[in-house]
Amino acid sequence: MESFRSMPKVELHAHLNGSIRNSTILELARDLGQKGVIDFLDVEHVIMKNDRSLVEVFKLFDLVHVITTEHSTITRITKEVIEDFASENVVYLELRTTPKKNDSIGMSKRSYMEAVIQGLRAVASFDVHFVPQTKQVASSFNSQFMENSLNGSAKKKIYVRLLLSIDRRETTIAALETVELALEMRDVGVVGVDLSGNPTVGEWDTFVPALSFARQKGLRVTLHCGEVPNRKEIQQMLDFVPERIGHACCFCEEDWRKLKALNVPVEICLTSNVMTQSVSSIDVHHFADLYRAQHPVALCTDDTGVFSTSLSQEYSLASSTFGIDKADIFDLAYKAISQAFADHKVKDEVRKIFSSAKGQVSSMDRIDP
Ligand code: 6MZ
Repeated sequence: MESFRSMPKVELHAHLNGSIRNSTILELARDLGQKGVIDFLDVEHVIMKNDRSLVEVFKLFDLVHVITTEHSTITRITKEVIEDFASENVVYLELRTTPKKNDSIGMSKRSYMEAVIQGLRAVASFDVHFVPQTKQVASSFNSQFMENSLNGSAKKKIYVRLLLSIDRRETTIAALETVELALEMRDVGVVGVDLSGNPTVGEWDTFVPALSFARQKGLRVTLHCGEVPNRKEIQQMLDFVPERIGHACCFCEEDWRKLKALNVPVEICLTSNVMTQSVSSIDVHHFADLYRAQHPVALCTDDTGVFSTSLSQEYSLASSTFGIDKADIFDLAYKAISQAFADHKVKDEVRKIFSSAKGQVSSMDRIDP
């Protein structure tokens, strides 16, 4: 486990509100309990439960969203999530979150995202690089937030890029609003959009206008695809040819053929898929076939908090389950850099970090076949 912790890693599929520390969720819930907003005893067991079905996961997210309503809380959890990934040597993180609007507390999708950006700035123990250096000061977001990204170079560096998620409960108009916001925030590291949320809710057609608009404007698109069996939607999503997809659990032969022909990279979330029973057990996970076929894949966490995992743990799990030695896990992470949505300059920088760490993974780590 220690060698997976110390190797540089690339995280491409992590949801902000799914990656909150358990201790933080409990503290916030206890606080809201004392204020009479929620009944702490009612929610404690929901938070602490370890094995969750997909349905229970989305009930938990509804609860988490009640607990994390405040702007200051969004800032705090963003800071902590970045610190957690950086301390386990994730050197490139694409963090996704769903901008939320809540009129009763004066929250707009924009102010929600401002709170996220404040969280990136608040990290003091690592050098968080999130503003593309090539961009001129062009927006209020940029001029406000440029400073932190350019200093602190002596600290360990983590490159962070953001994806704005569209929740499958949203309308076409709401989805378009999120894309507009993503476009406005390109100067502060937003590189793309994601479609996520309860896979049994919503219709693909609702989101096509927003996703097509995003693409037309140069944002990259990743889709949660095939978390539940839905032949028609899987085909429609693949026909859209997103830059990446997440999960791909419930594919049939024809879907695999199409995916492989299109060479669309897959964000693999082993623990999440097994816990939510989207895959019946780890040893039959489709990662094995995709890996053997040399299809582009990236090992990811999905929700470190909800599934009590970390990226080091996912690397270790892939290694022990599928007999992949540490040097090959290192190569897998290295290859994931090319699937990142950041620009070439950032990818080159991340590759340099990998190159200087390569000696760490010695030939001793190779397992004879
Ligand atoms: C689909 C998921 C997910 O956006 O509030 N989310 N959507 N499948 C999954 N696999 C289990 N895990 C997380 O983070 C939480 C939101 O991310 C999406 C859901 O929409 C969830 O509400 P944010 O930061």
